[in-house]
Amino acid sequence: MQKFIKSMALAAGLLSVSTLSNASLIINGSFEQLTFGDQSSSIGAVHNTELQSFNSKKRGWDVFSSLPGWTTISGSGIELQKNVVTKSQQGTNHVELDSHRRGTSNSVMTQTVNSLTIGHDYLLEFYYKPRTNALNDNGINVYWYNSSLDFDLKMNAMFIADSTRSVTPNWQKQSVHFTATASSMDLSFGSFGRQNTLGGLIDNVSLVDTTVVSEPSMLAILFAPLSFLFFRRRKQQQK
Ligand SMILES: [Ca+2]
Ligand SMILES: [Ca+2]
Repeated sequence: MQKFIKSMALAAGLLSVSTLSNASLIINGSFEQLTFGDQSSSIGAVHNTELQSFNSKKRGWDVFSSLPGWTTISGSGIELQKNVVTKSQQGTNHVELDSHRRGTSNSVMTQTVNSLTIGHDYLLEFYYKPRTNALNDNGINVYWYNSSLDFDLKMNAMFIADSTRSVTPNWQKQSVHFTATASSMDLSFGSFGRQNTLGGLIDNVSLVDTTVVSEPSMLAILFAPLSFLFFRRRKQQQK
């Protein structure tokens, strides 16, 4: 019996491991992280703002070629904002991708997601808020592609968020399911529409594997041999 209880405890431990796999796979999805893993810094291209100084600012914005987890692959850069045009959906920072400066202000940021399971279904969620009230001004394309491919603006977006301030006055959750076709995929967000340095805002990006083995079937797999042993033992004791 003691052995059986031990096995139950082990199974419970394995179950909690399977639950943990629901954690988001995105680094810095809420844009609150201001320090790179190697302690290097990033300086804004418009105001020369040191990224870490956002911690002590009440409000501010600047355009960065990279943020922890995210890199610009097209356009002016990633515009980090804190209390400029709106409060963030989560924490105090969010980004805009129709960034300063004028010209190629519509920008694309990307993050490579590693250790994916080919064939698994992943749920991407993020919050979107259009900044202006003009049509064709606040669009955000979402791209999801094998990391071995080079990004190309002609790629088909897998998901599009596009609205105006009057239609969508508040942060709105966007949800889309993707399948991993490689163990390493790139997730990119790109601004589209009128290039006027005002566009769609993004916050609270998360990606979770939704193909985890469901707990009841996991239980069945783990417990079937154990319960067989338990009942066989009881039968033997009854003899
Ligand atoms: Ca945030
Ligand atoms: Ca725009």
